[in-house]
Amino acid sequence: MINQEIAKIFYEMAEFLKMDRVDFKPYAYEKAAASLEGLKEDIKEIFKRGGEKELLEIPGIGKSMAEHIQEYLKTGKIKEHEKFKKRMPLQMDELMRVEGLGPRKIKILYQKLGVANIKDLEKAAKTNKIAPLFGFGEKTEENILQGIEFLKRDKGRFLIGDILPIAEDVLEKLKSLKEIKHASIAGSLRRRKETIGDCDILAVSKDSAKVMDYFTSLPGVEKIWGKGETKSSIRMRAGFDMDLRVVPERSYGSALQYFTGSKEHNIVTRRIAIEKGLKLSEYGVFRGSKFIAGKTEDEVYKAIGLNWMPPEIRENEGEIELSLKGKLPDLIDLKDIKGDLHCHSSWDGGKNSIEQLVEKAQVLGYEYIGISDHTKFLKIEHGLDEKQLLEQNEEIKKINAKLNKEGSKFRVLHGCEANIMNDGSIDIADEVLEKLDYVIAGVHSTLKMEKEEMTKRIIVAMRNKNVDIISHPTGRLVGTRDEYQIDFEEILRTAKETGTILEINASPYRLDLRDIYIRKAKESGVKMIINTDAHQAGQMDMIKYGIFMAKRGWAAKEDIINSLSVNEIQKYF
Ligand code: DGT
Ligand code: CA
Ligand code: CA
Repeated sequence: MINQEIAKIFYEMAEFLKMDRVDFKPYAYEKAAASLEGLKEDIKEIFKRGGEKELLEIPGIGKSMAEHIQEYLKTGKIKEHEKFKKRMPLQMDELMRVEGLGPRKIKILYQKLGVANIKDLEKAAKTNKIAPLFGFGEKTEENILQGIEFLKRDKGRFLIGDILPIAEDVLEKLKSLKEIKHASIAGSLRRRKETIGDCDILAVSKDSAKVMDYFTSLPGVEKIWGKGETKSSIRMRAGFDMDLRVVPERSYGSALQYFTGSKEHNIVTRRIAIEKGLKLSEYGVFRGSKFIAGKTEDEVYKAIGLNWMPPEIRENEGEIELSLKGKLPDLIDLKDIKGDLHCHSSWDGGKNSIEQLVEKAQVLGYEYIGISDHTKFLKIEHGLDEKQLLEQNEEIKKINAKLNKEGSKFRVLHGCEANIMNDGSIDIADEVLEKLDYVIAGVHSTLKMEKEEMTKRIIVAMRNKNVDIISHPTGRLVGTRDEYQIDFEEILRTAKETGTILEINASPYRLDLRDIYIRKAKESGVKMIINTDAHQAGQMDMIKYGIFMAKRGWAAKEDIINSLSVNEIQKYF
């Protein structure tokens, strides 16, 4: 989608401006980019309908941003951005993905060593050219190499949060064609994996030629790898590939089953078919040459003696055995979520006021929201101190009183996201923590610690009787930063013992806890909560990515604490 393309340029502009130590302006670009990403409608359509006037009504879009957008719509470029790129022809998004590198360091590396991409960076680090630079040092050089290693392992994969909106947009466009009878996303994207290699789409159509013409000429197509009757492949400008397969109607279910995967799941389903004297393929279920099922996934699974399974759990991790026994778990669903307890307000520099966040929570159909701003140790995040937390508490009381007076049952809970210091203590005094409805604690500093020390640090925090939730418990960033060294089994034991809730952070950049840890937590009887960690109201929509991860970890409603009503959850705290 064009919105994403412009957002990407705006983010890059922000980095270029930060390189030049320009104040404020970078944040205007970031704000505009975030706003574009959150838009449901194509910016081109908005402009077509209402011109510049309507662009200006989009939050975060001022006069100069609106001009940039128009320029891009007209020319496919933004001159100011081109100028920056000419002055510093480097692979910004690539370099920015290396953990620990920011725009200022990237600028120095380019100016002093001519580093323009990851390959240059690796060479410079391996030949020890980086350590002697002012402000770098050996530790930084080592971290850069580690960051590069990490990226290599995940090479060519994309975050689900970057791919899904584009894929869903394409799917909707396909579905609107009268030539298309059915269409669905398949592959890892349908299984809601955190990273996606390529996007697979299936469709049923009587006029495949027309569908393929349409698909290969979609806006956003950069390259056509191949175009045929039954399959076409394209590269999107966003950098990833998309395959479209047109399949016969009677095989739609079996093709969907096959192309959803995973490969490991398919190997077992095919074997089960063989054991029953059947053959399962993307074309259907056959006895000899006789076609016996294939139109829907449900009938395909039934034909081989299995029950339909949610795509999220099709990883051959025990789901097939349970399906055979008819004992598949009931998974958590978006509709079960009654509130989001990790939201940052303008008090700590978030984009929206508490009232705006409340409004968004109401739009999402929640019964409650929890405000959990950063606390004082995190100076760059404008963390609140004790006095400010108490002031905020008064403000939230007033908002609740107002809601009550208006006859609304909606409630605002007051929490905070406090910092777990190196020794496990919390950066806010206990007598203030006690006054809040709940306390989230998270590790935000000194991420590189010995395993034993880090485990102890988190355990000490969990034993603090005021701490209810541990945010992003493993500290990983999808595709860019490893989790910190912890003994997860021991964390689980302490969580169970103290009743501490572990967060499933729904941000597509974090998705922390991840699926395998969610499964372990569930099996240990540890409660979890799905939160968005939103720093602006629009990000509260990201809750769905947390749900996907929770499903992949087999979590049921009873495992997820924010499926409780406001009274129940307060009782739990
Ligand atoms: P990705 O794209 O790397 O994120 O992962 P997938 O799962 O989307 O994999 P992809 O795109 O290579 O293939 C889509 C599905 O097609 C895959 O999930 C299962 C099925 N498939 C592909 N290759 C094989 C295979 O060699 N054997 C079996 N049984 N299934 C396969
Ligand atoms: Ca795929
Ligand atoms: Ca594929």
